[in-house]
Amino acid sequence: MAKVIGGAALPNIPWQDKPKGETMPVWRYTGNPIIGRNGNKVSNSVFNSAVIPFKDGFAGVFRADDRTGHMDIYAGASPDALKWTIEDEPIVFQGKDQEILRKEYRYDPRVCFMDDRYYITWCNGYHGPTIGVAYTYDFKTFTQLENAFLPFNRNGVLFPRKIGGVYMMMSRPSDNGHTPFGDMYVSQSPDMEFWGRHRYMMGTTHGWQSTKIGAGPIPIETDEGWLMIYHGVITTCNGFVYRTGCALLDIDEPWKVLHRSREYILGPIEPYECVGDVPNVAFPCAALCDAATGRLAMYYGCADTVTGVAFSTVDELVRHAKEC
Ligand code: BMA
Repeated sequence: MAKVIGGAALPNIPWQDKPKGETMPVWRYTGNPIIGRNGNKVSNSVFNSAVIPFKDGFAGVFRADDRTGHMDIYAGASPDALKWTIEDEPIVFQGKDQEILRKEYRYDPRVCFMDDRYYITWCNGYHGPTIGVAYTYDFKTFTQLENAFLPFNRNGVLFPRKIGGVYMMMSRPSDNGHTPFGDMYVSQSPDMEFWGRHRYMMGTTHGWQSTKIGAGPIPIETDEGWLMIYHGVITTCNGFVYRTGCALLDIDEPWKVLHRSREYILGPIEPYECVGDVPNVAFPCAALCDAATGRLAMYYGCADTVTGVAFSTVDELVRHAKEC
């Protein structure tokens, strides 16, 4: 049995047992989607969002595209991680530099608890997409830091502790459009402001992960390596299809890939994943983990329209990364 290292027990994690006869390593919550198009008063769609345990319940940062077509991120709260209340106003950041606070667009947030605070990374418009970084203690007041990288970049995902004395973040350099390529890198920072020592981590391969790949949830530390869930994209005659896989990374040098799934673990199959504003997208941005049992609840955007939850266990995904 693969073991979670360093994580906390989360007895109130949403959970349903694996259905009898299920052959996939990941199974969907039967109440999906948990958040519909109308997640708040202004939304056209709520998807690609991040949740995390907070106090007695859960907090989240949600991507909502509003009905003007603007992409932004909104704070939310939930007692059970299934029924969410999402603010009607986007997050307002405070910070030192007006140049950085100036807003173009924001999407695809990730939330990572580290040290004493909750860090948020997202795809931040700054003359093209790059990685925005901020922190909060309470999901009410948010402080924005410098963008981590130059444009163009997406899918900036932090590791949940310093490694070798520095912060580490995965990212996927891209272009200003619907990027038809993309490999993953790991960058290092002593202070969450200056990022360097960029290392190539992994690239596209075959089939479902042949066009581009990008990190999803915050990686989970296990005794077999960092368990990293990522999305992979194939270009078909009808456009991109987004599926999900998993990999195991070296604990001390996480750009070294120990194992990587050849078969996807989750893909657009259900109607709400196949039909929506962007058909055929299953895009995970967060995973709750109960360190005591290894249970996982993954949060993923469905067809760029609604939000779903899917379950697995750390042991099952470690095995999949190694064997499938
Ligand atoms: C990517 C991002 C994601 C989105 C996906 C599919 O480039 O914009 O937010 O889910 O495309 O449209």
